[in-house]
Amino acid sequence: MEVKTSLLDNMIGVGDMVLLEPLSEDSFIENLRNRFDHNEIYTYIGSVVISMNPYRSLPIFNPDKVEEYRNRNFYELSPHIYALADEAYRSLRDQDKDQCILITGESGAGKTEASKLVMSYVAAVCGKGQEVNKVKEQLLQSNPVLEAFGNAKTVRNDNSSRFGKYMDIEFDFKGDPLGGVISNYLLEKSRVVKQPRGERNFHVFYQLLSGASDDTLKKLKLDRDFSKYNYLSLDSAAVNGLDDAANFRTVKNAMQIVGFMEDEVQSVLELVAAVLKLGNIEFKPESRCNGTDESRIKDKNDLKEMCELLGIEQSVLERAFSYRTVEAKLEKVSTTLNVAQAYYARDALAKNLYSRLFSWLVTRINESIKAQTKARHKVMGVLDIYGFEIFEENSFEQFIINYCNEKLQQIFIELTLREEQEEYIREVIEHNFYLFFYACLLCRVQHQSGILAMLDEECLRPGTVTDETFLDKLNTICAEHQHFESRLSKNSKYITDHSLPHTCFRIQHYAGKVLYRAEGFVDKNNDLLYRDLSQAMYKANHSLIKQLFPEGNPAKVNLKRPPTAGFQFKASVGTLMRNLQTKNPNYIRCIKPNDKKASHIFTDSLVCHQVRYLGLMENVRVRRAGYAFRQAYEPCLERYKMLCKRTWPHWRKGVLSLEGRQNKSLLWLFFLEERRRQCLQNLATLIQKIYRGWKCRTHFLLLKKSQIVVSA
Ligand code: AOV
Ligand code: MG
Repeated sequence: MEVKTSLLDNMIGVGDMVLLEPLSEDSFIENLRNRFDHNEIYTYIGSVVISMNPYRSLPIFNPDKVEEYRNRNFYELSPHIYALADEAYRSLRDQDKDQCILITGESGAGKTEASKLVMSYVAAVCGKGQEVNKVKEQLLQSNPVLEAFGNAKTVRNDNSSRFGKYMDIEFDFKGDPLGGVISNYLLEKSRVVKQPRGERNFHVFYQLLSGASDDTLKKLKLDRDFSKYNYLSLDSAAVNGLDDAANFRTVKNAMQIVGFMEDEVQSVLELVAAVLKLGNIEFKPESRCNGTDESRIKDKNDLKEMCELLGIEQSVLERAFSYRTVEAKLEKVSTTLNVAQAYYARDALAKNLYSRLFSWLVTRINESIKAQTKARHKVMGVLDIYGFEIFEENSFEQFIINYCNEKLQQIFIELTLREEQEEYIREVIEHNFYLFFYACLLCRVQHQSGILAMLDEECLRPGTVTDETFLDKLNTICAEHQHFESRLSKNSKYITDHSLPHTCFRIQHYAGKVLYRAEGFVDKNNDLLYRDLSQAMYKANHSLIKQLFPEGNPAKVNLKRPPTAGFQFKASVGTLMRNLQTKNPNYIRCIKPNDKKASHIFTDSLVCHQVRYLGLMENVRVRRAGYAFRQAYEPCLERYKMLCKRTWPHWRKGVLSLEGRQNKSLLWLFFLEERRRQCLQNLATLIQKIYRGWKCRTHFLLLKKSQIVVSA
């Protein structure tokens, strides 16, 4: 029988790196470049998809392409993200395996776009009907809403995700979507009050000011002019190619589709407006007779308007910006705030307001998109997090983002490389593997979570805790380790470098060295909001804001410290990793071709760096050394038993034996699948003949039993 694979024929370069000859880093990069130059942005390493960011729209994502890839074998057509999506979807539907799509790569490499392509593909090929279409629409429209509130322009990416997102899409046994659940990971809330040079605040602020009607802005007491707001940076308000006004309409429409009520949308916009107003509240010092300075609000107009928007009594909030109450057991002590403390309180409130609003949005979306049935369902998880980042100045946020990326890289190594090796050992198959670097990677991740633990210890320690004391602690512990390790081996993981700036520490990440400035670590990890402020928010006559600050309820005073930001993040990433490990992983490794956000430019050194740290060469070598396709015995027997007289139609315990030799070539896989397809087709024709007139019921039973969609 003739089986086709386009990986070898009619192809620019080589479609699967496993088939690349000779294999070297140079030939690998050259192959990527050659394909990129010919608009072939996807290349495989076995079942892993490498995706190059084209930085322009290519005519390869449309309904015709979807049809082309639908129900086709992975290697049959030229590499495409649709092939991976199709494979994952069919494996979920037909083999009952929960899937996860893991998309990795540095900031701007194309992860978010890839996740949307996967989702839209799956939406296009799964089920039809009014109910199902509504579910699909809601799942897809959750994207623009979350992007408006959680993405921003950075120097690396004009639409950079500033939060991590994991979405489980749930399907019934037929493969029709039932709903979904979104989890979000630590929004970079510091951006609300301050943005690095050349970057913007979250999109929604600009969208609202540019796109809302005059009437809406009037109701929200806002001015269209960005420059009127302290929290919006001036030098980078307009972004090429971003139409804020049009996007505002898209987002409002999306909120409606997802199921937000009109008054909910209004409440959300009021909160966004309140954050802008809050940023304009300024303070001045007023001397007191005891020689100290107390803070006073300069001009109360913004405070007044903010309070009107949120239904807060002005005097309550004004007091919360002037005094701080510390409660300990039975005592309450009030101290006045100086100007710096007042600004700190203001910014802390803005960050909390915004990030809690964001979490509320996720919860609200989840309410709308959750599956309406409790029946057992299959799950496809799509993970799109913020990519690895190195900026000129790196702080707590980059540390958190990069920590998360290390974890994902670790999962990749574990699941693709180590698993592979162990599989061969288990199956007692000869192999000739290359040394993996997972061992050192594990150390590095432990080491980093060690830094978070150290930071937590420091934050919880009684006495004066500052970024300097945290850095001292880090130094001391690293020096101890260094001393200890130097006795064991020459290569210590800890290096003393006196040339580092005074307040910095450096980590050698898998993707590069990053210098972190310790300034702000303690504060951001503590993430404290003065209780007077949460109580003021709780008193608001505004149902949304009240919900967001439950700890402000005086009846529920809790003297226990809330968990730190780092602790919560570490715990949620841990849960995520355990969840991912229970699913069948599908990898998309995104690569950024240049640093200029430009199309048609392929910078060898930049690509090479990514190829190295993503471990792609090791990935190819392992794939080449091994068998490209594998299947556990039972499911294989189940799937192909119909092809062999000994196992079909009368079941006899036995071995599935087919003519032909065991062959590790991909063609063998196509051969089996093709035979099976023909077999099913013959079966369907036969059933049609026999049961003509029985119609739906028969068809349904057949579907359920074989889990194969046969159009009868
Ligand atoms: P990221 O998710 O990996 O970065 P994005 O998916 O946001 O990166 O991609 C960055 C930009 O590259 C997009 O806004 C598009 O302009 C362009 N782009 C990416 N993929 C494609 C594609 N397939 N076709 C056309 N243009 C594309 V970050 O969220 O910063 O880590 O945090
Ligand atoms: Mg992104």
